[in-house]
Amino acid sequence: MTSATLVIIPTYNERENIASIVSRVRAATPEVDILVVDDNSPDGTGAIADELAAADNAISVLHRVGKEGLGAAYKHGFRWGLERGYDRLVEMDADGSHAPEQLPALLEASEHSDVVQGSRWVQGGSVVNWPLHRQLISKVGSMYARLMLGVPVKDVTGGYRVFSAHALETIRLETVHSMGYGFQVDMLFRAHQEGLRITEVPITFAEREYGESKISMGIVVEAMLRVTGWGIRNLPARLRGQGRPAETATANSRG
Ligand SMILES: Nc1nc2c(ncn2[C@@H]2O[C@H](COP(=O)(O)OP(=O)(O)O)[C@@H](O)[C@H]2O)c(=O)[nH]1
Ligand SMILES: [Mg+2]
Repeated sequence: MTSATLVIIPTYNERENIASIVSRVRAATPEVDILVVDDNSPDGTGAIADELAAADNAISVLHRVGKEGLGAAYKHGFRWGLERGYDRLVEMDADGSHAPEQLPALLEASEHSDVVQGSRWVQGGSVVNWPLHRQLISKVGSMYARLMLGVPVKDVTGGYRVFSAHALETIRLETVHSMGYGFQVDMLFRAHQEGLRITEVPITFAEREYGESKISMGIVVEAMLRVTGWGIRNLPARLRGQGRPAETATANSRG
């Protein structure tokens, strides 16, 4: 039995990046399909994606009316993929930060987990060209979320992930309302609470070369506030003991 995989790439003003990332995914994993989820980018990313889709049956484009944040785009993309029967759904940034060449290692790990987290902050993981202040925000943020929520994952905001369809159905997507990094943390927290099996796999995260980050201070603050709220609400359950630890795949398991 083969499993059908969909790579979902959310875009907002990624004109310089979209063609390159799509062709890298096609080259690295010819068997997977791609869905670009564009929030009506003013720079014309959606039209470029349409051209790519017209030339290749494995590529589809979901056009949304406007910018509603990463979480909303992913929820829409996940629903699209679940409706079409994909059993593995991948999150990947458009800007080249998540190397498609590392996707085979994530997919391999997903054979025996519900959620695979591509991780910068486990042994073998790394960041390239990321300013120190962003590394600090990411590491401290992850540490805070781990403490507050008890999610045993080193890189909770990382957006290079594989979900099984089962995981997305269990998480009950329609009840997730967070936007940016908060969305990523929310998904992991829910996965952990449901007792889903989470595996971290080391990745090399390279800062984008073209275009600008869409992450604002507001997105970071949203994530922090939400994590604090969830942590307080969840404290009684944690004190009773719940969930199970994630496994950390070693660099060796990439083969
Ligand atoms: N569709 C959609 N994509 C978004 C939105 N915000 C960010 N993205 C995409 O999400 C990915 C990660 O965003 P980025 O700005 O690179 O975040 P950073 O890597 O944390 O700085 C990129 O592919 C963006 O184009 C949004 O509101 N809608
Ligand atoms: Mg980026």
